[in-house]
Amino acid sequence: MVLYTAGLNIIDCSTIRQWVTASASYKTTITSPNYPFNYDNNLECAWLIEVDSDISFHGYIVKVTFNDFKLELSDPPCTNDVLKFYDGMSSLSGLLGGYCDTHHPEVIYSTRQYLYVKFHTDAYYYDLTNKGFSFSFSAVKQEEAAGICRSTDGSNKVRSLIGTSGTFFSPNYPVPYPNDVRCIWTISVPAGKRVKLTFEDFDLDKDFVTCDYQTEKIDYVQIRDGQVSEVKSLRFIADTRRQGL
Ligand SMILES: [Ca+2]
Repeated sequence: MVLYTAGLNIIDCSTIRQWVTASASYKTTITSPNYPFNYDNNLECAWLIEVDSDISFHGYIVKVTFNDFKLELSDPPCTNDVLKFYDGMSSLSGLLGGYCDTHHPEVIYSTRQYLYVKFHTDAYYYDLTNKGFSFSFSAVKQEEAAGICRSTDGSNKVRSLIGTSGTFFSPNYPVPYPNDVRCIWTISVPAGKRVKLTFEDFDLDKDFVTCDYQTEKIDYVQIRDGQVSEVKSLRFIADTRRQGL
């Protein structure tokens, strides 16, 4: 069996959104203008990515992965040059994230068939630019994003993971997670099997005084042996040690 992928580079930059299609059978790549050479100042580029209409009503969403990423580092972060992702058809849709410097999420998923992407660079002719970005997108079944937690309002967001293996991570990983996040994952494996968790990376806020999990003032991961919050706690982790269970 031979696997292959076809790609298409879309290098035009237009303030009028360019409508591009996400396919389930191949990846498409978008790069910043001039990539891998430095992009220009004073850019406004917009792309609207839509799941292929043949499958858009079959539970497909847009998935983005990064190949390369280097934008100007500014202070405060991302106030000069920024790449933003919106969960819908325009910049009026919910903002999934805005990224700069070398920091970007592992993966970005839309929640429905549209993902709007906007690249902005600041206007000053003497300002810094950089090599820019290259990211690829495709259409995937929405079940693939079942473990994605977008909570930032302090309410519990419960995600159900079912199957024999999988991966999940904190919001925005490996970009630092936002404040006020409450993510709960319930993991179900086939009958007769047990769940094994392996942490591949672990880095939480270390500014805590005591490992008191009743307080809302610390960042922590708690692992429970069952389906509800009342069941036995197996492990409580609130520091940066790598843990295996
Ligand atoms: Ca700049």
